[in-house]
Amino acid sequence: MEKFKGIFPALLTPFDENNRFNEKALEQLMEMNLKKGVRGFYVGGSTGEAFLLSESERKQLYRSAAQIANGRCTLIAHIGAISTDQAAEFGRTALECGYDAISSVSPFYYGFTFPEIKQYYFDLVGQVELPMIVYNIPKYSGVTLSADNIGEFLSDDRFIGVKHTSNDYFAMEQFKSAYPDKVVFNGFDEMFLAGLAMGADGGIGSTYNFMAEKFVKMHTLVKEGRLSEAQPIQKEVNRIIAALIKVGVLKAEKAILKMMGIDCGALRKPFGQLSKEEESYVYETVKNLF
Ligand code: NGF
Repeated sequence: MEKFKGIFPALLTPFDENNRFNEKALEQLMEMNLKKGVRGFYVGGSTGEAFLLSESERKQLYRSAAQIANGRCTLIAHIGAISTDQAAEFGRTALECGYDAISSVSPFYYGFTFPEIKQYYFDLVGQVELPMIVYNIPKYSGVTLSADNIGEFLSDDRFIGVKHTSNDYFAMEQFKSAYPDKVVFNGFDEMFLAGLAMGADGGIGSTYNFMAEKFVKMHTLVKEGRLSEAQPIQKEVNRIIAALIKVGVLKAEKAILKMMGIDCGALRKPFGQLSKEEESYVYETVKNLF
């Protein structure tokens, strides 16, 4: 499980000026983060605009990230879709590309029952021979997986962990204590230290794209029992995240990377873009990172 413990940027998907997938920028983004000591990448998640990509674009993204990584780090493919068959198809691509694990949000929109959601995940692990990391993100999926629900997955060997983008840290402590050998990823970057305190083994986050070094440092300090030294870093990170939340997190992240020399283009519509004023506000907030 060691290869899953640490810092995993939830990769942004870069686009070029014609709104096409930009492999070169993806390479720049991954190389910059590898130099900062990340353990691996979460490819094609919420941050990667998974649900705004066509099927062929998503497959290309999995392939490109695997080629760029070239065995240097751990790769997790987010394969989530509303349809089981489509998610399984993405899972087969991840397997062909040599990914270390697959992950999925719960199927959403139709208000599926928990037995239906459970069947979705078990169908996927039945069809794709890769370990599964369940992705609990109630804010976006509208589905809240309780500690008991999560236990129904973690009791099966094919489920190796959970990515918990939820501020229910009581639940996190409960499923981590019940399954200490499974891997738990903290999802909210602004609560990273809280997650580590409640048992997370690391994190998957969007703001890691441009400030992974801060999370690598906090993770190391906490492992060494130096929590009080990590707290000022979390405060600094939260000052930045508070500004991002005001203007739109993903828009701001792409703008910051452009300021850092990695042009990831715009978000896919219907996302809009930052105004000039918002861009200046973001620049003033993060300029000491450059
Ligand atoms: O975007 C959200 C939803 N959460 C992300 C992250 O959990 C998403 C988080 O980093 C992710 O990992 C993925 O792309 O699949 C936030 O952007 C960050 O904490 C700022 O709020 O809330």
